[in-house]
Amino acid sequence: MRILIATFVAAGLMAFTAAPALAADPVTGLVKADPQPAAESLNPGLGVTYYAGVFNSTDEIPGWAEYKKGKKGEPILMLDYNVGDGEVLTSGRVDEVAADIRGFIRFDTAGTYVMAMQSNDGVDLTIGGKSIIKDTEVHADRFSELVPVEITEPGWYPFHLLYFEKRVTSTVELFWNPPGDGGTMDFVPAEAFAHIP
Ligand SMILES: [Ca+2]
Repeated sequence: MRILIATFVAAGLMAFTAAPALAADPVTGLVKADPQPAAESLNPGLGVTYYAGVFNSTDEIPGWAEYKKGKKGEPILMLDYNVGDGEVLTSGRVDEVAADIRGFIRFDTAGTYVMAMQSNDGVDLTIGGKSIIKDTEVHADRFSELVPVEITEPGWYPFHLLYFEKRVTSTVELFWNPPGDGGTMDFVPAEAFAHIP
């Protein structure tokens, strides 16, 4: 795992200000979508619903969504947003917004995918019914641990990311290193995401 971290830094993707990220325990038991979504039903990117408001934790989003009507946004094609004080994802807002992001992520091969996020503010990522990355509260840009995710069956898996931006800068980045792909962490590419509108 040290090699992975070194390559990550060399690629200019990470700017550690504290101790380097540690490897988390492997996540196993992800359940793929059943049935698998039909290709003709899938659109590019992830679906998103936005909630305008002041949030302090992703844990507040589900309760908020129960009694506030959200606003559908344009699909999020990739999670590669590092926008300073600019627009938060596709929300049309620069602050005080939460996002409920849903769709599918495709793992093409069985094996261990290493995943990581950089976030600002909170994120709570679930894939195939398993918690992958949680950094739920207000924070400046920071990286998650490097999380090994064990995939036993290739295919589309349900993807659910809760996110909010309170104020000033916002960042939502999702990286992976697929099995057998050398030591580099790259953004999860657009072709690995889809949603049913
Ligand atoms: Ca912020």
